[in-house]
Amino acid sequence: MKRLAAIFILLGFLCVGCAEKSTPKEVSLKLDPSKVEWFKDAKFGMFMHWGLYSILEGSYNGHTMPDTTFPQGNTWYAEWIKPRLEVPDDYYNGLINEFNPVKYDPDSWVKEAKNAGMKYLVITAKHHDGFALWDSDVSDFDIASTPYKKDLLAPLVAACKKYGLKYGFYYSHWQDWEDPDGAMPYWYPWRPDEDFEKYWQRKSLPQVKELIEKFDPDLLWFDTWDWENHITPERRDELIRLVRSLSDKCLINGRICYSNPGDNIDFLEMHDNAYPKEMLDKPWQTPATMQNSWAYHGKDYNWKPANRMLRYLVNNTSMGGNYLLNVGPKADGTLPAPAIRRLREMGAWLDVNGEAVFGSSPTDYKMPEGIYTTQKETTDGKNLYIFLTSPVSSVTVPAVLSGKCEVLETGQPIDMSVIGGETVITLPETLFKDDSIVVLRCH
Ligand code: FHN
Repeated sequence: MKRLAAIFILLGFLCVGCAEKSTPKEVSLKLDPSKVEWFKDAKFGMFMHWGLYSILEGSYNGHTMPDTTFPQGNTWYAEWIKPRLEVPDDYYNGLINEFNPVKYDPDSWVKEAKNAGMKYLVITAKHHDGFALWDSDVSDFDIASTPYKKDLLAPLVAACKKYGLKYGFYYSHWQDWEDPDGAMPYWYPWRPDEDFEKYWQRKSLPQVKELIEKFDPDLLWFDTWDWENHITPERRDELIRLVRSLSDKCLINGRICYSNPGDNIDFLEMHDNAYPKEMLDKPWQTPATMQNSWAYHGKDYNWKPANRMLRYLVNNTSMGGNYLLNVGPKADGTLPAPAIRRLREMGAWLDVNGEAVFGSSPTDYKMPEGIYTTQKETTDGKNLYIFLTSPVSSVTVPAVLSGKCEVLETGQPIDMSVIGGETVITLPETLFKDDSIVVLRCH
């Protein structure tokens, strides 16, 4: 009897031990690959840089970026104005008392994105300056402390859901110029790792948790770009583990750890405005500016033509990548008129040519410079799409196409003939009367 009791007691102890061990749920760092499919099909998204820096529009105290009279002033990036034009902390952080975007209308933003053909939207929930666009429980350097007071993210999320766009947040997990322990630009004294750890545990991880719990994003856009930064593989994995433990759908970009993204991120992030010339082995995207700056810069007149941006989109699509095109809203909440015009021009082109872009996949045909291809199965069968970005009299496809070929926009029939194992497509001059990209659909 005593022996039986002893066995029960022992089993009891073992059980307690087991329960304790199994309490912390083991989380897989890898997301189910099927959750990345929407991203691969999406091709085109809107990036938005918006925050306190938007008030300054790239100028401070009579100086406008880029300004080489400052040692670090040679950049157009208006969201960098604080360290670049040496704006004092008190002045910059005091902008919190001025940020009042009374004309903010997220419905109209998302409608513009949707009409442009964009399938997802990513906004700076917190950029390097440390300011949060939502009412954060973790920091008072947030929208709730501005005259506007109201959370900016929830209505944007609601608008994205209404118009069927996926949505994500840019979160500066490494640089934070307001937090006493956050990372600073490279020309400042290096933040000791034990100090950075305090910021990491006190603000960075808890705010990411908040973003997921409050808004359930489809993706998180983290940002490191220097080889040297505080995001070690251990911190990278700690952050990935946190995201995975809270969401089974949220995608994570490669810039979570620029020097070593590892195998558990969901897509690669190219350098700013960088367009690869070859296929990559993971889904990817290019973050791109419409002006030189990301944040709205009132004196940056370098607006890219819509047609050039469509070429970037087509280049990326033909290589299995996405194009995340940025718009920097003004501080009052309105979108700059030049951005709206370009979005509408791109949307008009995609309206008639989007079949060749959305949901398409790359081919392995090597084509001459300026000619791109994609393919897609439709009710007509398997289509090959050929994008002509400048006038040419013929195109040779290294395959036998036995069906018909036509201009996607107009249905104009186009001659093709099979010679040997190739197909030669002959193009009339009249096709290139304006400088927009001509798309052929052939099979
Ligand atoms: O420093 C940032 C910059 O302000 C902007 O957010 C871009 C977007 O890709 N990322 C960093 C630089 O690459």
